[in-house]
Amino acid sequence: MTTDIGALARAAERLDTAQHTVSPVEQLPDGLTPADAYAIQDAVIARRLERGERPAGLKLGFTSKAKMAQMGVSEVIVGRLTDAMRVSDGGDVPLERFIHPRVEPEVAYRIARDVTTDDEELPVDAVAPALEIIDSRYRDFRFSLPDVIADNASSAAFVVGAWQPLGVDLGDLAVRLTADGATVETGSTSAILGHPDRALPALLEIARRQGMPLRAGHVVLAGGATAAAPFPPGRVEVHVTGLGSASAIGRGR
Ligand code: OOG
Ligand code: MG
Repeated sequence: MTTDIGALARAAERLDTAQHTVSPVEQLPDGLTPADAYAIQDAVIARRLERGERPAGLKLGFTSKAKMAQMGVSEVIVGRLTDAMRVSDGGDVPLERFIHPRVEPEVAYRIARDVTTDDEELPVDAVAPALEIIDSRYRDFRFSLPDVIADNASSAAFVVGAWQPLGVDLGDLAVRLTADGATVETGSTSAILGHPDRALPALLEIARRQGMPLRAGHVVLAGGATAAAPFPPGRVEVHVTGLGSASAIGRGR
C-alpha cells in the first residue's frame, strides 16, 4: 500500500522536528512500504537542505550480522550524510544534541569524482577508519524497516580519520572501539558483507534506484562492523589494524 503524499510529508515533518528539538516520537503507522519510507527520507533531507545543510555523502546500514541482530532488521538500507553531521577527527560531539546517541566502528570510502548513470562501479580514491554516531528519532530506539529508512537510517554524526590511499586489503582487519581507553567492542572488517568493498556495489544499486547523487569528495560509510554502543561522555576511538584510528570526545550529559 502506498500512502498519500500528505501523510508522507507529515511523517517527514514529525521526524525532522524530533531531530532538531531532540525529542523522541512514536514509530510510524504500519503498512508503509520501503518506497514510501525512502520518500519520507527524501522529504526529511529536503527540509535539512532548505535550512542550508549540504550533502556530504551516503551511509549503508545493516551490512553486518551484528547490526542486524542488534536491531532486528535484516535488509541493507541507505541514509544521507550532510555537512552538519561531520565532526572533525578528535573533535567534540555535544551529546545534548542527541536523544540516545550510539557509536559504531566503521570504514569510510571517498568518492573520487561525480558519479554518473554510466558508472558501473563507484569511483573511490581513498579509505579511512570512521566512527558513526547514530541516534534514532523513535522512542526507545525501536523501529521497523520502513521506520528506520524514513528516519534517514538513524544518521546523526560521523567522524572520518586520516584518508589512506587505496591498496590496503580491507577484507579482514581487526576493529576495536574504545571509550576512555577501555575496549567496548571488537570485531573484524570482514563482518561488513564479508568484505567492506562489497558495500560499494550494494550502495550504487540503492543510490541509483532512489536517485541519490554522489559527488567528488563525498563520504561513503560501509556500515558498523560491530553492534553499536551507547556514546558516553569522554573520548571514543576506533582502531582498525593497518588503516589507523579516528576519535571524538563526547561533551555534556
Ligand atoms: C540504523 C543504522 C544502521 C549501520 O551501520 O548498520 C547503521 C540503526 O541501527 O539505528 O548505521
Ligand atoms: Mg552505521
